[in-house]
Amino acid sequence: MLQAVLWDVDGTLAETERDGHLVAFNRAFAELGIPWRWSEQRYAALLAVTGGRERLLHDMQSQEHAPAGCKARRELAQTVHRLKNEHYARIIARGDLALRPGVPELLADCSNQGFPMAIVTTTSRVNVEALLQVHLGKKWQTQFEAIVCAEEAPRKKPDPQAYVIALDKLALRAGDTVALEDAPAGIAAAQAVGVPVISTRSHYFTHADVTGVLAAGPSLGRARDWHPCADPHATRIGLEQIIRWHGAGRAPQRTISY
Ligand code: XBP
Repeated sequence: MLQAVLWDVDGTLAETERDGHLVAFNRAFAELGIPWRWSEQRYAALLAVTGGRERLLHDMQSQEHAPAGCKARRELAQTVHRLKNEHYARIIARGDLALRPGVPELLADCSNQGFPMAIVTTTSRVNVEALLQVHLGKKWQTQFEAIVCAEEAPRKKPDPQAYVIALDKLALRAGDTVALEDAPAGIAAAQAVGVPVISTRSHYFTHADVTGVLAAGPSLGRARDWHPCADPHATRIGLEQIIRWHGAGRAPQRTISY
């Protein structure tokens, strides 16, 4: 029986990659006088690497003017990443990064019904804090039974570490939870430990492989175009629909221990 909803952050709660991190990375490059700019297309490819610092280090392998040594590259990645996070927080504080349609309503469904929720992300805690404080208020943390970020789970998705820690904190079996994820890395992380997934496709992952998910659709904000179909009378994907899909899904065949 479903006992908790586990939320991914980037791409699931908001279009943070396109409207937040990408913009902030480019502002950080400009501020530091670094001649690199990431296009949307380049960033789409870079999203195969999870983690802001990891993404930067990966990109440096093919960047002209990247420092030669490993240590210098790590230091530069650290500097850019810190500045990127500052720009990211400013974008959110200015109100330029809304939650995705249907997200506030589903969060409210769960809160109003006392239905446990958790944040399961491998993004940095400051970025989660910046986003949720603006949208849910200063006491946002009280809405979640568990919050797992990159600091607790340094092995980034698709490594399942963040899910392992969240299940442990919640003291729940994987099959009694559901993950809301948008990207293949997040879906793989959840599925690796037997957590069923509902995929809300985001900008960069509209056509991504979502094999094995309970349901996939374009947005929690509308009930059309979901597979399997949502309640035809519904206008959005609410907690009842999530419970229905979870109940109809086959119990996970395996639970892997990490
Ligand atoms: C999302 C990520 C992150 C963000 C950037 O992880 O891959 O790397 O793009 O965040 P998740 P940081 O799907 O677990 O939310 O700069 O804080 O790494």
